[in-house]
Amino acid sequence: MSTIYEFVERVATAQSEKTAIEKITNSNPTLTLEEAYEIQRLSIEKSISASNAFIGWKMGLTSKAKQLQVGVESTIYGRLTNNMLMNHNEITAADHIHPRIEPEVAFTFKSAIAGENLTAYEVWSAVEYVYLALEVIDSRYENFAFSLMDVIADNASSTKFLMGSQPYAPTTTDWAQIKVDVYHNGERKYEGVGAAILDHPIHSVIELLNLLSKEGRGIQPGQLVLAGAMTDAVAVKAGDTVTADYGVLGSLTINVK
Ligand code: 0L1
Ligand code: MG
Repeated sequence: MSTIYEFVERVATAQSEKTAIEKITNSNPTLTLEEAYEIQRLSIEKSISASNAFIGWKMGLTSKAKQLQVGVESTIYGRLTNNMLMNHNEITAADHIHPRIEPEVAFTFKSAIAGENLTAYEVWSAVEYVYLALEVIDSRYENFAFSLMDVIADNASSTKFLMGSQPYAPTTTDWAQIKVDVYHNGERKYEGVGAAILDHPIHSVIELLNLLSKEGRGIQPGQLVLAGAMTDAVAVKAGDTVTADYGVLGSLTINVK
């Protein structure tokens, strides 16, 4: 049976070289949740020691639509590093395995917050801004197929994300009520609302803090959190364009070359 360190090597190499691998639970079907998060942590440590910086967290599988799409019924978290944050709205298909794009919102934090079962009121007091965001996910597993432990170890399929230019003050908008229409090559493919993310995107941060508090961790000032998708993810290839139209709040587009 492979050791945790062999899995870290396998996952980290697949992430950096953009190659598809067999599910790691094929060689260790008894992998635990704690071991899966440890593989995630250590593989991201390798990326950080290769000159990237840790900038925050993502929540994954926060909607029923997403859970049904991938057949995993549990919310999970992943780690975000600065090389994942896009500085222009283009990705290259050849730099990915089988990329998918999904509409999200992101929170930035002005103060530290940690703890279990916090209220929305307590979490909002630490939030600085809310941004529109598009996440590009790219599972390192063959055929985008995995179990809960596999996807946790693979950093919740994170690869890139784009944030809108406009920060929104948290209190100006009811983030559960926001609507999004997702266009794939000009055709409307999905529609969603903020409430698709655990009834309200702030609940996703509460859930993240519940998960982190089991490990004695929390959110630090200056970090950000991608809250989760409002619709299914759109599978893309070279030449495609995905636009998420959030109505009066604005829109975000990613071009795939
Ligand atoms: O961001 C997400 O919800 C993705 C979590 C992992 C599952 C997937 O790759 O679709
Ligand atoms: Mg996502």
